[in-house]
Amino acid sequence: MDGIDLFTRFEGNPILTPEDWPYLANAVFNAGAVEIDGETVLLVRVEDMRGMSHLTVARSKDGRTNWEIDPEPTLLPDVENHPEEIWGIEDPRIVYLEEKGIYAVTYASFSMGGPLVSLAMTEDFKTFDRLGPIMPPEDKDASLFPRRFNGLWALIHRPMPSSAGEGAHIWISFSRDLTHWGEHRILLPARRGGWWDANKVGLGAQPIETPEGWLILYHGVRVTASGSLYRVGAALLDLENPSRVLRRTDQWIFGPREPYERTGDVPGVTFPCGVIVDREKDELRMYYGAADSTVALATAKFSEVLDYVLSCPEPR
Ligand code: M1P
Repeated sequence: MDGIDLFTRFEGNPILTPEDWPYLANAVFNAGAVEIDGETVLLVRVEDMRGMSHLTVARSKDGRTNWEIDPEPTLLPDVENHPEEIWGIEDPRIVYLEEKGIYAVTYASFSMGGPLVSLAMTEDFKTFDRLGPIMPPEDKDASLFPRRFNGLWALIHRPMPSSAGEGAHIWISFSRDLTHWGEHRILLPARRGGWWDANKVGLGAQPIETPEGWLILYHGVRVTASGSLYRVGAALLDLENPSRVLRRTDQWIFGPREPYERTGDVPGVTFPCGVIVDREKDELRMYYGAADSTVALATAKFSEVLDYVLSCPEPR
């Protein structure tokens, strides 16, 4: 078993591979996810044969099969106007900003100074309006929340300090205008020692609003003698004050087990960037990058995930 038995892998995994791609790609992984008019839209990180990434849309009616992939890259780095995108754009997370009637995509731009957090807006996943960098390097694994808190937008992200030997933690920051950010504080620290999330943590998918609080999935990294293991944990944040962590799972709830998760460009990686919740079916669909090579899907009963997280202790 790969942790608490909440998730079931889709039998057709991996759902997207480089072989499915309409053009040459080395790897397709770490996809943001959103549902639009009943259709699942994935914004997939595609690594080209130079090692640099861009983002391409794949759509499916059932979120599982018959993916229609844009014939060409959907969002390429725009180095002329955004030099920070010089070495590619990676790992998108998507939220719908109700107030603005627009989708916000946060992604990592691989700049000459290291990865940083960029923000773009789109209405249709065809054209994108770039707002540029919102967090300096090194910083990644970011998502906005879909609404404001006391007039402030909130961003979860993961700076990587030079003292990362001490652990790289998940932070939260706030802004009035989505451009200038402050009130930075640690939200979820990496645990130390033998913990599965001892060395590094980062946000997984976009936050999910529930009556009990914001459910977040995050990846926890443990460095081993033969590389890093990327597993998935969960936490619950206060509904009106998301800086407050109500619950955090002690155990990981998902991790590498299947051959396509254990073999690939980076073995031992399960890396969710997007979730879709079907509240009618009580289904949580988690889209994750497997071994930095393909996109895979695991589903869970949404209420069971929430009940499990609620049964976990308040963080110490
Ligand atoms: O190779 C695993 C992951 O490593 C990085 O994630 P993080 O810095 O959060 O540990 C990213 O490059 C990610 O894309 C990759 O899947």
